[in-house]
Amino acid sequence: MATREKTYFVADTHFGAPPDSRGREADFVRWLDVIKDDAKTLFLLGDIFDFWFSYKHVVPRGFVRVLGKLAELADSGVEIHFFTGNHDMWVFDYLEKELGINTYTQPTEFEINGKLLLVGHGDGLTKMNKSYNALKRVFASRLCQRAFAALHPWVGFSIAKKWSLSSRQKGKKNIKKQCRPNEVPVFCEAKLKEKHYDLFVFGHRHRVENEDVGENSQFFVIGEWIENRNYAVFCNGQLEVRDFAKE
Ligand SMILES: [Mn+2]
Repeated sequence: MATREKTYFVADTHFGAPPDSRGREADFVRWLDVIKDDAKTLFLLGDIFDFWFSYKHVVPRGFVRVLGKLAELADSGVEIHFFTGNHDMWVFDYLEKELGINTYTQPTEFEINGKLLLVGHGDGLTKMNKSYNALKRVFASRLCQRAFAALHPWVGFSIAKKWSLSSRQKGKKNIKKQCRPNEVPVFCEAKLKEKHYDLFVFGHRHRVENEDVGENSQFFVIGEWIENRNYAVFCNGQLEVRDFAKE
């Protein structure tokens, strides 16, 4: 068995969303099988599920193989960190309680191999998009969550699926979104004024980006798992974004 020294990152698998979620889940499980022997740490950087709500007594159907394989990795000693994305912010403590996966809702720092990393999903990082941030605050509120929990899941999940579909269609049509100013470098530069970070790692933008910010600092946006099979690996102080479909 190889030594466990590598740190892996993956984001935006959007399990449950068309097209062919089952195929993406199968690829993801195969990927976890490949990395499980040399992975020390696995970061799931949000929007892993296209929608999730953790009810008190019932669990949403789907993703069984993914959850099973994550359980296998967690049980075998891989340290797993899950960041909620805008699609799966209602995971709450489900993964923590069931699988022992640490769950975060905000960008969080980690020291890995002597480097300081700031890691997160990557949405709502700055005050640049006020309407998005306002909507996010509503969804993060206890009141909104309690109201959703009180709906029958059949109703709740019907609403959520329609919402997710319409936001995806808007995203496809809205080319402007692609030209919208990128919050990531703005956020990184502000953070670097407080403290030095060697690397910033985010998902959310569904593309691969890598730029220098400040002195001796870089940010990475690690792509997605719908059209590509992007992931990132951190080893010997270097982060590299790869595509599992091309391996
Ligand atoms: Mn997202």
